[in-house]
Amino acid sequence: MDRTRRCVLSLLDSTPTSGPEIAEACGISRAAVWKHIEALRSEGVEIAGTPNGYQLERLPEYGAAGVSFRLEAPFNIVYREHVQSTNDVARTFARNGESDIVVLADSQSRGRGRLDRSWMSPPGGIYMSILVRPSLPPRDTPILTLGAAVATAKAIQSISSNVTIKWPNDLRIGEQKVGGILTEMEGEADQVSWVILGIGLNANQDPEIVPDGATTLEAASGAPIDRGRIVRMVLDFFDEYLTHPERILPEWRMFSDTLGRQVRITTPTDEIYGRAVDIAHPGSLTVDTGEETIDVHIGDCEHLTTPDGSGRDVGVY
Ligand code: BT5
Repeated sequence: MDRTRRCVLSLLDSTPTSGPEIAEACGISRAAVWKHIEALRSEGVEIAGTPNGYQLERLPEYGAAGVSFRLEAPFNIVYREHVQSTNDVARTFARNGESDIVVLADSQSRGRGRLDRSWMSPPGGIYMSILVRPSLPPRDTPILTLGAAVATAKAIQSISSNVTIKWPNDLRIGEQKVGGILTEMEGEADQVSWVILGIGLNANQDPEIVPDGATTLEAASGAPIDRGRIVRMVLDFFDEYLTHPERILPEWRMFSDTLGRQVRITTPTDEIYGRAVDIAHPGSLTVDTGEETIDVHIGDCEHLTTPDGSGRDVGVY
């Protein structure tokens, strides 16, 4: 959605706003206002034409208009109903030199997790990829993954207070996975060219078709989810972390379900057992093995005990 259309959309309200008012505020002609209103209507925004002006009646639950309405972060939202993978679409934008674009879809046919695992992506979920060009060295990009996880956790908190993050970036409600993040990037030795943060969240899809051990936001809240509102919150929180990355780790610690637990971490070369004691910049887990304290940068984490370390095996998931 381009800037002008976003401007027109932002001026719509539950009370009428006149065409000339919109034209002046957005710096366009009255004929152009009408064109943008028609385009918004074709995107599912219900707008009444009253003698006093245009009045917003209903926003679509999802899509570019549903997310862009009163979005503060400066992202351009691109909506596709069905894609193979939103990360792949975002890569095309990255190769064309674009930035600050969010690709959003209702379903994916080849949704990807980390290490080429697949991400089940039936209609009704949230599938989004944020393309940014931060001024960071590539080794620091994991902090953005944690930032995306915390931004998503904060948005989920408006639905369930039981949201936690399992290192590095599994979003969970109770013991069940509700979302995950796949970060991809390209860059030189000391400067990132682009980063894509792919966020998958189970929202309104049929709970029967999420994997074992997973849940959906709708199942957690007992009511259908307004996906547009959730995405908007994720983007506004994430944008704040882009400018204030120092806020990420303290907030990650507050959502963490991993710290304090006995864990087993499978890295590409090793298996590490120990107690997760902290998270360190840019996102490594500090593990006390009993013999030494090590910072683990990458791997799959399994929780072996409750956070009080009681030793009770709560299962591997
Ligand atoms: C992740 O990987 O958790 C990252 C998932 C990122 C998906 C988003 S959707 C938008 C963007 N476009 C993409 O193509 N990808 C991103 P990982 O930690 O590797 O977890 C993958 C594992 O989670 C799978 O092996 C399954 O066990 C499980 N899984 C698959 N689909 C799931 C779902 N819908 N809900 C919960 N768990 C799922």
